[in-house]
Amino acid sequence: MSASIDAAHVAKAFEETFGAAPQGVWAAPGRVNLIGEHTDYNEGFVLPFAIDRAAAVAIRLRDDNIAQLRSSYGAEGTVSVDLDTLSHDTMTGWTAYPLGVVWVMRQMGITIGGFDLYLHSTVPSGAGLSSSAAIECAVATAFNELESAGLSPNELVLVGQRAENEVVGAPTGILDQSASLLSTDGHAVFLDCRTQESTLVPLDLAAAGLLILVVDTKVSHAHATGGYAARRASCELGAEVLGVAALRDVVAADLPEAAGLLDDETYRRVRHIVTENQRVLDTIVVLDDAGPAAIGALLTASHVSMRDDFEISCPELDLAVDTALAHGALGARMTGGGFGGSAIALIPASVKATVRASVVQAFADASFTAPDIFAVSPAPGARRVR
Ligand code: GAF
Repeated sequence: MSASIDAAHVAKAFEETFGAAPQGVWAAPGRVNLIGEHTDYNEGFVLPFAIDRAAAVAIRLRDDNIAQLRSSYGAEGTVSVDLDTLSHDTMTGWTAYPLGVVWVMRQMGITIGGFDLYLHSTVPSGAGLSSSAAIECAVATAFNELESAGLSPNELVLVGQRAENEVVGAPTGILDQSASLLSTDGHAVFLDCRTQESTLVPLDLAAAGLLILVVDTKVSHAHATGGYAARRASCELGAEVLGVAALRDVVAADLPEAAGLLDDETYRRVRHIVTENQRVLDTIVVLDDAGPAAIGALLTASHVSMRDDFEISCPELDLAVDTALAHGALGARMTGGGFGGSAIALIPASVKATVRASVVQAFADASFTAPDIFAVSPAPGARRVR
């Protein structure tokens, strides 16, 4: 499967499925987060960029109230839903992402009637690269245009987040949808998650002779269950005990006092968020002063904090990070929500083959599933592609 979206191919698949050409094709990318993990729902800072893997939806509006949906990977064929009966029971499986967005937009008073929709995605699912946000953002961008809804990119971010929170049931923040909607080619997005103010930060890895390698560990994760919600609850408890609106309001100088007020586990969760916010801010400064080759230590410190304080790494992610570092990576860290998914390694382009071979060998030696390893660079955000 090619990583880039072939809009003509998606339009053809739509036509073969529904018997007429779509009105358009819209694509939205997955992302890696360069740094700033679990800081988004603590109203802190993140620095993601879009990757050249995307979800694309071809859509044609219908005259009735029926939504017909098909994907290139769903085993269930074409799914048909009466929009007047849309409920949590009828938004299941992969259709929860597109229908969740439609449900939220209708709740906002935007008129969306029946439609045919064909989805194709090149973002691997469960890999921590925002496959779900990519679908949500492609669908939100499409209906924003088709229904002339006039929502701003930041409003579309919140549509996607509500679909994820209220329909899919994952208590996630705004990182993934912001990366998918706000990115432009060659830049990372520095986002203040309290104000939704964002700045595009140039990230020309090639000019610095660098690459970012993604190591998809193939350890699948889901944020609707388990550890993600528990981490969020710990952060909320920490903020409550410390008497702040969000952990964004705690800085390093407050940590000694916080240690005396919090139980050990909550303290370590809080310390991750506080130090991670500072690392994002430091990364911005270092990128500006010295360029991407100089941010490696910050990336690795972020991984150590997630491994030891936030405890969201896993043996496969740690092995990917340690092996990349031992073979020439300047920095490496897990990216995304954790408990599986992907790591990223910032490497000189000259050691790409060595790092790749070493990670593959280390996984084989540990009897782990073979990882998928590929290079990424900052790509454009959500847009109409046909
Ligand atoms: C997942 C979530 F969807 C994001 O909101 C963010 O919290 C991330 O995990 C961790 O930084 O991707």
